[in-house]
Amino acid sequence: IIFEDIKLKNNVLSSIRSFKEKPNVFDNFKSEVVVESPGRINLIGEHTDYNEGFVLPTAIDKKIILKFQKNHTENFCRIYSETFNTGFEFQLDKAFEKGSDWENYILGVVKELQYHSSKLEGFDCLIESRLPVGAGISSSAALECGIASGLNELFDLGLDKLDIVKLSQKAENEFVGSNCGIMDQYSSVMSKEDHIILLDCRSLKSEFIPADFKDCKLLLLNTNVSHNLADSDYNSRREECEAAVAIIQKEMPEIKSVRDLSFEILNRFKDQLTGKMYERCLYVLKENERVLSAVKTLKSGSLKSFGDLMYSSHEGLQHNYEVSCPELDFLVDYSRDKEFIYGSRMMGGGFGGCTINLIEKDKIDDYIEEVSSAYFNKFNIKLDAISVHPDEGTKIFKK
Ligand code: GAF
Repeated sequence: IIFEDIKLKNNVLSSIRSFKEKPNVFDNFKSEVVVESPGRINLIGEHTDYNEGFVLPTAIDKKIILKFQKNHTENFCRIYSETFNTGFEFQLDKAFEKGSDWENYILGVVKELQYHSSKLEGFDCLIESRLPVGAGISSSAALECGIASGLNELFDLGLDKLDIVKLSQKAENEFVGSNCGIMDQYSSVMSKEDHIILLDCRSLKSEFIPADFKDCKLLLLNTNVSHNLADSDYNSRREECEAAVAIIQKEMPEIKSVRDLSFEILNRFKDQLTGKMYERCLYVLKENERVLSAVKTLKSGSLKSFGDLMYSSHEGLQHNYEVSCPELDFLVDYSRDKEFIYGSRMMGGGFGGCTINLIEKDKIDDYIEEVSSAYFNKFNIKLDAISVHPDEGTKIFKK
């Protein structure tokens, strides 16, 4: 009876124990598997992924490095982050309670892996992040996909790349509670060096577009702000789009997502849509068109036209989709009269994070100095500049 009691208790107790000090085991680490898991940028096509539309992302040369070793226990797992100087341990056979923060991206993925396979056993994992957190370059997807890829390799779980993508997205939706689309995980895993992915988020068909920016580079400017409720505001945008589709579907059952609407159909239903549903859908329809036009401009080398589309995208995100914030708007506005900046817009979910800018290479240093000081004068916040390059998706090394 006593034994049963203990078992029962363990099932309801939190399975996570956090620690600050790096356990000795990490000093003699064997690194059986090493994963380089990149962050992503998105050139254009924001908030279109969960509406089954088009996006234009790629992985970048900024990554999280994850090292894995088996610890030859059945259930004991230990994670340490060299970046946050903190770690946690948990048992595979106990119920996972949510951690407080970054732990959830890991726990959510481990839980999903357990649904897929019974081959998972105890492991240790050492993480070093070279990706700024909260900058909107998806350190969360990099962490999820990095954990999934590493454990898949370490325990030979038999998952393919698309399984990793989908399982990581599911972990974020269901365990972390952010109703994100598939863009971040897809680009972190599937990207090809020097290319951008045109991804159809409904069929998951993709095309790799050569990333030839001629005399220009992509520069991210990180506002270093992350406004409250970003997750719940993000989720509510998605809900508004889905609610609009549900209303239209009553008369047109063939409409499965905003992707299926035309401007004509949207206008026909305008009076039935409540709140901001019409504006949200209008933005998504226009943004899908912009992604397809952007691909044409990139293929033909018309970088100025590509830049104009970036500005239009920002305006839609600012006024129709309402996911921008004063800091992002300031940075985009600041670039407008600089003829050496072809385009600028907020990137990612919004409410903070960074802008992506297409800028002539030889003007970058001076511009960073100028815009950083203007930004500091206005908001009293330090601006961070990150120059990025389209890179390969997840890389896995096995010893
Ligand atoms: C976040 C989400 F995770 C993506 O799925 C996407 O919706 C993006 O915001 C907005 O385009 O990064």
